[in-house]
Amino acid sequence: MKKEKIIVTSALPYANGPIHLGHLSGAYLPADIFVRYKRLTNTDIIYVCGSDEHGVPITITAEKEKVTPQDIIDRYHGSNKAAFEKFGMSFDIYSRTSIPTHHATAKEFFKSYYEQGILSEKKTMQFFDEKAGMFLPDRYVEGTCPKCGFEEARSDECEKCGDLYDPSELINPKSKISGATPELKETSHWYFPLGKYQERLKEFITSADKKFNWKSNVVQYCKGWFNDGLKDRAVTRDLDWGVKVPLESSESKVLYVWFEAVLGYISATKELFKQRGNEDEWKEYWQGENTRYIAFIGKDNIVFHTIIFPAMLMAWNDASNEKYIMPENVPANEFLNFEGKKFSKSRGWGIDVEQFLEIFPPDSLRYTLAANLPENKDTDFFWKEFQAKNNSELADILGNFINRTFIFASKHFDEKVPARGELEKIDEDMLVQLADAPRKIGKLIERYKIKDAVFEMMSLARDGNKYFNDSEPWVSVKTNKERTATTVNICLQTISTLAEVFAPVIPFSSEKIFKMLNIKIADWNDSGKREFEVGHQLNKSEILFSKIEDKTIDEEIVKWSNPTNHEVEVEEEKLPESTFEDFLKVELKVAEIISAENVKKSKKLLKLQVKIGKTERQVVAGIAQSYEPENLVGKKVVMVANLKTAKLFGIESQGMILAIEDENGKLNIVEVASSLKSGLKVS
Ligand code: B3M
Ligand code: ZN
Repeated sequence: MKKEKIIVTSALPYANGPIHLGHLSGAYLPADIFVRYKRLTNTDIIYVCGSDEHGVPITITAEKEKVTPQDIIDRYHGSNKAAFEKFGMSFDIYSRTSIPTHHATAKEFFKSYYEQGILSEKKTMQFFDEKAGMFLPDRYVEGTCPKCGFEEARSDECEKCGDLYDPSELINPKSKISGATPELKETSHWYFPLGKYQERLKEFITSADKKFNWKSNVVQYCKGWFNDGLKDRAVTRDLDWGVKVPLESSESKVLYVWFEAVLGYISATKELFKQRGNEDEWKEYWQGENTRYIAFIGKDNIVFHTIIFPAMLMAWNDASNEKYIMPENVPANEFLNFEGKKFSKSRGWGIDVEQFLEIFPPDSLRYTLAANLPENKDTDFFWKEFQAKNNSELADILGNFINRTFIFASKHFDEKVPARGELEKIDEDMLVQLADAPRKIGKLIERYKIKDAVFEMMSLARDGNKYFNDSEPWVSVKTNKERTATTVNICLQTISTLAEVFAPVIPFSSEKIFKMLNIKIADWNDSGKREFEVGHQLNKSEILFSKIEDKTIDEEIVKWSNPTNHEVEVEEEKLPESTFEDFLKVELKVAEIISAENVKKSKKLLKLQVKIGKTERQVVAGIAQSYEPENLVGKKVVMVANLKTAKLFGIESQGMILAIEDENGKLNIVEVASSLKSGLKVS
């Protein structure tokens, strides 16, 4: 049997925006830790990634910025690649889907399906923009909803009332590209018969799960898809940005971005070996007899990696002797949020990698993210937690242990490794721990329990500190220098073990430690057991982790959590759906506040007199903690005018004033322009 090979991939990020911390935690850092660990176990492994450069996400960004899609992908491919590098991602290649090899690969797959006769052509009606000369994807058309009259409805779905309709029913459709009125035109698309693969896919996932213990969130998700029943999927689009459909009759179409993006893993591997001067070697990883494939992704990409891509590979394999392997595991992570809210590129909430690494070192970020990976549930990045992980774990535990050992070695042993004397129980126990730790940590990483592995790493550093304390070398150095020598010797061996097991997580610091120890990193299986030669010369030590001051972190909190710079993405509240008719039952009117006073014995309530047109009303509003009564007089606000009269603190309230509670709990009444007359209807 040939030596085992492994190919690891991380989702190909769209080259239409920067990589943020959420991306790192989802699909990149866990894969990088896994790969770095595997490399240390002398495994033949390659790690492949790259930019996803086609599809509507790219063209929309280009449209917005009034530049070409090529400009967009060139900009973000370059900056994302650089940001990943700075963060220490150890891809063997960071490729891109715009390269000729990728186009050729994607076309080859499409052709195989076409020639096998498994694709079917179906006719559909779609908006066509005469002025721009193109069919418009759904997100490019806007019009008035035939149900509720909402004027920014999409071509087949209204965001406001939730109605789904036929594009021909949309009133007054407008192209978002040219502003012209698009015409519905018949077009046809090629469909991949996903449904036909359902049974085989089910079997594939069940047996892979059994054998490789898939994460339960992933398996559950797939079950949901199977229960709904897999349907045919269009694999072409009427766009001119993308991989051209390799059929004369469909020349103006491109392949659907997801259909070709997953093939980007294969084309990137081809590109890698072309660069290495061994063009055919990619096959050994994708089609060899003893090769494994692991796909790291975030949870939003599950279906594409567990169902669509495997179905595509099955369909290829059915007709070819060059058979691809299926993913052995797809360890999808949940999401990382930023200070309690979802990262949002479009709303500017959250910090991206490049910005982060301008302020803080990559290992501090890697360690913090790795210790808090969203492996089983969503987790959060909090600035204070980042500071705590850096200061009280990296600096105070790991850094401190290394530092105090080096101080002893240089002060009392002339920067050389001293010989051990007779071992006592405390020493033997420590040596057992050292021999054990790499095996234990490795096992966890193999099972994608990265977070637990990171915990074990830091535990070993804690144990090192405890061993140092309990051995009291500052005492023994005065009475029994041989004891001190034993302690320092074992502490140095602990440091080398720490540098080894921590290497996948904090590679930059690990390298520095090896330099200080004046040794090279060992095979993972030997680490922990490796003894220094007596008299081995050490190098000068340096401070590995500097503490982050409160002032620094407070500045970042203000900077990145300020809604004036970064709009707040409000969690979507899940209320039961209401119809437009329900909405019409609420009568909203402009009201003018003519007087306001505190309600006795209530901290929260104000009694207001308001004018709506010619009538006057009394309203009790819970805004006393946000407004001084005198500042309210004269304000024009929005009020629910047909609310049933209620009594609050014994005072009658004939309506309600609309207000917005901000993230600090302050209420902000909804004010309208003072030129608007009271009594006007709000709708
Ligand atoms: N570009 C989606 C994303 O960036 C998509 C992943 C492709 S993986 C083949 O989330
Ligand atoms: Zn509607």
